[in-house]
Amino acid sequence: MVLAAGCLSASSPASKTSEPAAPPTSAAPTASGTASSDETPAGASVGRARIHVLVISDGFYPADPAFKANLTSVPANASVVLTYRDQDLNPLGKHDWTLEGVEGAQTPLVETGHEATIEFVAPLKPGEYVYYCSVPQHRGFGMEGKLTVTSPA
Ligand SMILES: [Cu+2]
Repeated sequence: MVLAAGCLSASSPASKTSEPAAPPTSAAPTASGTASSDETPAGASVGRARIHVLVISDGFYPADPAFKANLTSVPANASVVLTYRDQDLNPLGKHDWTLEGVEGAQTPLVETGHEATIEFVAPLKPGEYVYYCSVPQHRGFGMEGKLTVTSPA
C-alpha cells in the first residue's frame, strides 16, 4: 500500500495551475526482477495523475442535505485534490467529507459558508467507494454518496 499519509493539514491549495500533465509513459508493468522498491518514492508521484474534485453540500440540514460533486469518478492511484464546500442553508450546519476506508481522505469539520481542501491518493483498487459526513447521524439523514475509482487508463 502506497497510501500517502500526511497532507492532512488543510493547507490552502497553492495556485499552481501549471501542470505538465505528462501522460504516464512508463505505465508498462515491468516485471523486471526485484528491483529495490525503496528508492522510488519520488518516481512514484511523478507519473501520478492529479485530479481536482469539488464537493458541495447544500439544502437544509437535516431536511434536505445532499452532497453534490463535479466529478463522480477518479482514476486509481491518482492524487486527488478535494475541496469540500459547506453550503448548508442551515446556519448551524457543520459537516465534513469522509471517504470510507481511505487513509487521509477526510476533511476537517467545515462550517456553513466555508470550505476545506485536502489531498489524498485514490485507492489502487477500482470500484465504488462510499463517502459520507462523519458527524453523528448525518449519514443517516442522507449525507452520503459514491465515488467510483476507475482503472488507470
Ligand atoms: Cu454533516
